[in-house]
Amino acid sequence: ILIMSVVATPADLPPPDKLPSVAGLPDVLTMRDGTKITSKKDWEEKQRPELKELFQHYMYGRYPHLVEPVKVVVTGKVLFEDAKAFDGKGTLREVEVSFSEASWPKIYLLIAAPNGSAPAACFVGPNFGGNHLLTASDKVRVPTAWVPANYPGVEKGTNKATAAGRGKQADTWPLQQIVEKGYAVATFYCGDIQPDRPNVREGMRATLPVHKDGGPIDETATVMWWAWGCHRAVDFLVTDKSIDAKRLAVVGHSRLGKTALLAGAFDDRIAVVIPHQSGCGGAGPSRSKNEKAEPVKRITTVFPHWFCANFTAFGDDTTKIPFDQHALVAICAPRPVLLTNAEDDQWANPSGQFDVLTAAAPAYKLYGDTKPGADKVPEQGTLSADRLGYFIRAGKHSMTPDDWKVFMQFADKWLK
Ligand code: GTR
Repeated sequence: ILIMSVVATPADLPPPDKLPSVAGLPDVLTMRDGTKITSKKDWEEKQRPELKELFQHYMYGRYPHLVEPVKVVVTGKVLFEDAKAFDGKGTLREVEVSFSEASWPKIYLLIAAPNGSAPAACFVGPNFGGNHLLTASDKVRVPTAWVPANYPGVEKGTNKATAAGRGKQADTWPLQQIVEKGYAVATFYCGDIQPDRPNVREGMRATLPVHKDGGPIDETATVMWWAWGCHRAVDFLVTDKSIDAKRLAVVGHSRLGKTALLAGAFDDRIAVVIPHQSGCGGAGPSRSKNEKAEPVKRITTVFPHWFCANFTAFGDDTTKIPFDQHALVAICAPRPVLLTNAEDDQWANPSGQFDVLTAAAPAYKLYGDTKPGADKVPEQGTLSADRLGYFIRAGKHSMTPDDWKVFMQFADKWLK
């Protein structure tokens, strides 16, 4: 693959405080200079690239390694393969994905695929604490990178994962359930790409030049690194014979749901996008009307590394953000996007996410879908499987086997 520059940082992007205020979600078909987009062609050639540029500059930081084109060769090495996993119904493998750029960390992809001749549709996404948490199999690698202290089996005081965590979060990515439905699933520990902590030059961040006075205001931030990691996982998956390269769905929960949406928006090889309870910085609007939802000010204070420095500057006035999160959904058009939520998880802003879907619809209509999403929030527990899909269940912030049933119901419609 050649990772190369599509658009350089335009010199004319003003600092956050010099941008005009826009009260509601900005019209997704109006460009910065006021041009109205009315065709698919202009959307793809003008507004979509402009929005991608704005999201990089003001929110997630630059898509990695765009400035200096880098030719990257991705190599997959199978670490183990169990062809009789899941009661003989599937194959479980772990693949070490490495890059020709020797300084880059490796990704360890845990892949579960149904046994059979046809290449399967595949869910792909990052996980929070390591592949070993998702299965009791003792062949799965325990991460050696920094892991958050509060995950099962993490050694006290050292942030080191241990084998004691094996299988302890198997419910979050229920491999067997997915394989039994005929889908493949591939996941990796997000921290192998970029550990989830600020102020340390480790993971992929260590590959950027060091600046004495902090990095550039749009330096690649953690959510962007994770999304980039999803893309590198996709680089491998599209070469894997057990997987159908045309039927990939990206999934992630919460901060990794923010990641899933960004990954889907920035990579057209991903056919379906499922950000689960992604909230602020994901599918939740920055201009929020929901008082219980996480505000930009809070997220950029508590997690300063997730977004670039420019985004922090909008904390006191989100009306100056020259886009909102519906534009990130719109970039995915015409590909199906499913926003899934839980009633007790108001922090992730379920109602605001529905507004985001509605505001993204004009981009989908350019592709001929006259009714891309539901008119009103569907009943609790009922999937709206439209191209702009939505689901809300009872309960709290978590990713469960029942959520996966919904992801697969959506995939049955769009990937079968
Ligand atoms: C919370 C954060 C949310 C969400 C969540 C998670 O603390 O405020 O934006 O990302 O973490 O990732 O579980």
